[in-house]
Amino acid sequence: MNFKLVAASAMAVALLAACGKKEEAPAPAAAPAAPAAPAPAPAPTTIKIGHVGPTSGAIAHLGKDNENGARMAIEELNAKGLTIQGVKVTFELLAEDDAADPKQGTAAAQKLVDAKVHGVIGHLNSGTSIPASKIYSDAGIPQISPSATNPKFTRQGYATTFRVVADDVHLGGTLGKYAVTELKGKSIAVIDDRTAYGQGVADEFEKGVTAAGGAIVGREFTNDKATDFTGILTSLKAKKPDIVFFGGMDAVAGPMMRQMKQLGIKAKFMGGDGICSGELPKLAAGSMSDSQVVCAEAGGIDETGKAAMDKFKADFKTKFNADVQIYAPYVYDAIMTMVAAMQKADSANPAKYLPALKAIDYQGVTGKIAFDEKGDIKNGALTLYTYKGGKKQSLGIVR
Ligand code: ABU
Repeated sequence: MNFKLVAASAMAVALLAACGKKEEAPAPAAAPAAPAAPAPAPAPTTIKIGHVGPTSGAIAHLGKDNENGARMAIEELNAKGLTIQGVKVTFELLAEDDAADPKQGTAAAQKLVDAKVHGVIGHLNSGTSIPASKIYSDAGIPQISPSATNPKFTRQGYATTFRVVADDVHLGGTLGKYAVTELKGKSIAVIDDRTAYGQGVADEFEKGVTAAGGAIVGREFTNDKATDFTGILTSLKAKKPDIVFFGGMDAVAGPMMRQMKQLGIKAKFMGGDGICSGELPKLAAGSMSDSQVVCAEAGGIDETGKAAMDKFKADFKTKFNADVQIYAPYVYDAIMTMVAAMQKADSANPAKYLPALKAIDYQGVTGKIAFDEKGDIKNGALTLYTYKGGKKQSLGIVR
């Protein structure tokens, strides 16, 4: 066999191997010693957890709240000295800022995939979580959002997509019914910020109002960076609303409430989890009256879970000298749930711990976490809130 023929034969072997076919090799003259089986790749000693939220921009206070929830979980996990496959592991947080912007969200997701993270917690917004979910799905990396509530997030057929909060169908629908049956709203106006979350939750609110026999007297929209609402509020004022529902975040809701007061609109103000923050009274700058606001968090704990949540909030305050805004406990639980799945699978390899995550049953500070076939939390609860004296007060849990 001359050199050319040897080279061609070697190339054919390589190609057949790449295609997964067996080469029919001629019998060797003498059997070579069997090569030693390759040693299994060692389990990683550093497990990288990605976190993404808007730590810059108008809702940076919420993004930082989330990131602090992640830091708290990672520090506690590292203090426990966990082992995987008998080897002590360290958890590393890779925190990214997406500024609540879908484009920055996908860039942050790609950066985390390139960094070979073992799992991702985030993003905060539905508008960033949804496009990022395809990137994580393509890479086979589990993603748990602590706060994205748009139904589409978990309805795209991705096996890697999870959330630990109820969705906007539950949130908006419940608030719509509450507006009619409890607040006795007779003329209800709706505004949204045209984001995936804001528009979606406002649509579900409208459906809930209509199903409960209430009337929507006007619908307007703005955007998530707007600061002047005079035009849309003046238009709604003519319709004499007794309730104004806003689908959007607290950074827009606060100034909107100020301008409602300036225009003499004396309506109740409602919104979903995006406005239900500790910061809302400050953002409303004195324009909020007691019990004027009704909002809902997309999670809830009963009396038995209260002590654990109170301890979380106290520890958080000690550590960061800040009160929980909304989602920090959900981020904390999302990380703990992901790591519980890794421990159950005894592996941080996403392909190996993903089945354990799908089947997880974890008791967190926000309640019991288990997922349905779509990746939504099973039996998700809501907690309705109002504000009195500038402080959030629970009106009760809705299941
Ligand atoms: N759920 C409210 C804030 C996050 C989002 O869904 O966009």
